[in-house]
Amino acid sequence: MLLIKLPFLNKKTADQTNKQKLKQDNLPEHVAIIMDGNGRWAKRRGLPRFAGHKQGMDNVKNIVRIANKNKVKILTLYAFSTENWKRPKSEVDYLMKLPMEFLNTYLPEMIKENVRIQTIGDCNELPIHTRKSVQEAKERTSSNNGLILNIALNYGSRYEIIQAIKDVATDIKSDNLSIDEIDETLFNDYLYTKHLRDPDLLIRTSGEQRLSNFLLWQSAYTEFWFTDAYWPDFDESLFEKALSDYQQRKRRYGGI
Ligand code: V07
Repeated sequence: MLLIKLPFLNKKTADQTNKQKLKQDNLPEHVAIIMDGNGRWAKRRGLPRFAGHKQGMDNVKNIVRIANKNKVKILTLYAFSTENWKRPKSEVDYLMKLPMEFLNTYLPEMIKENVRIQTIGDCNELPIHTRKSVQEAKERTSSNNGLILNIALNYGSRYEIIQAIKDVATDIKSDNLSIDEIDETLFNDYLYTKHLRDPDLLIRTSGEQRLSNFLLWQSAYTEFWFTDAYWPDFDESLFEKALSDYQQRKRRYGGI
């Protein structure tokens, strides 16, 4: 029999793919995102890096709305890593203005959408204006019970683990804990993420395929999804593609 491939007959157009409604089963409850490629997005357009960061900040709002629409319960975003302090001072200064800028612009909307803002990372190292506006946003949304928008600010996974070890050691030394009690569940309680389930899905934009010191302990069984799209271009159709790809995967957690 002669088989002729007619790809246009069974391939969905981009439009059909985008508009297809996601099935409601097997959606990830906790999605974590490494929002990479803001600088490259700007460079492509002949714009300064800060313009990419600003565009990336505006995209955070879009992605929160789409996560909420798809009943994601926790959205963890890697906004600033412990390594990002090594960038030029002018860029660090600009990045540190973004939490305040984001909250000045979007906090009323976040409140209206029942979003609860939380953070992971060491906030004590942040400039006072950044810390204050984030603290205020956390307080003003603390009784919301919709999506948890969990921002990783001055976050590094190895630092988090070392701090946890120090706290465990302190508790042992002060006789509040015995070595026999240490197990994975107990260790979890010493991490920034103690109140959160592990991420089900981790997305990284902009073509890099590494964890870069993000949620090392917590992503032991997480599904990874990568795209070449720069963060400012990561839109509803790409996000929903990530969600529907996740729905197809079989998670085994080391079993069969
Ligand atoms: C930052 C924009 C997104 C791309 C990645 C780097 C730059 C939103 C926030 C933010 C922070 C606190 C908060 C709500 C939103 C943010 C930083 C950088 C440091 F409560 N975007 N964004 N913070 N970028």
